[in-house]
Amino acid sequence: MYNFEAYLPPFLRTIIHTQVDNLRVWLIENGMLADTHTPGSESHLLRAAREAVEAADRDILAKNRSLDSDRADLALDHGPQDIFRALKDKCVSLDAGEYTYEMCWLDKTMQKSKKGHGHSLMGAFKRIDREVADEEERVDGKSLGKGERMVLRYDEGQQCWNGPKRRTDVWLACAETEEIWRVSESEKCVYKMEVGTPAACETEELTQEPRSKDEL
Ligand code: MAN
Repeated sequence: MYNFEAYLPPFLRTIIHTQVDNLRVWLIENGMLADTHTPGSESHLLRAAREAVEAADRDILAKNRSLDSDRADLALDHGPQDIFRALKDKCVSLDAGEYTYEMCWLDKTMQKSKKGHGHSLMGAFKRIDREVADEEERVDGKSLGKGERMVLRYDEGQQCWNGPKRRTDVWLACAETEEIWRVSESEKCVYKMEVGTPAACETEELTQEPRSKDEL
């Protein structure tokens, strides 16, 4: 521009400068050019484009998050016939001595101090195994009994002082009502929960040892 201007007579230069200035003002007013007189300002079009990109970025982030959670959900064992899917994130608790124990389906187990000493994570849900129970029947019916049972493994809980990370085996037995029957600590920070639940009934029937005639 300036090389070209050098060949022009001054009056023509002024006319061209005025035209260029007018064009610049028009472009700024119509949002196509940044107003360079205000530091950091951007044109309306640029701002709109930037905001559209930011909105699209936020959208991608949210969709990725939901994709991750769907993938995690697919990878999670929901038990035979997906039986625990309906119970997911529901919790059941038991008052026992100085603690309230809580078991959240396919999520976590907690030990909550009733004396205000805080809560300990007793484990995060890992997988469903099967083990053979061999317990005496009880008069109240709240027993694992004998036979193969589902065991929900919860591990990687809060570190035990001078010990391992807390973990819990949640043994399930068929019962009409959902209830934690008892919690025991076989070794330091290794817990066993015995839980009665209708969710265990169908699968238990398939593996149940035949009951004696007296029981029927
Ligand atoms: C707390 C509880 C107990 C555990 C000890 C270990 O008191 O979590 O169950 O045995 O910590 O120090």
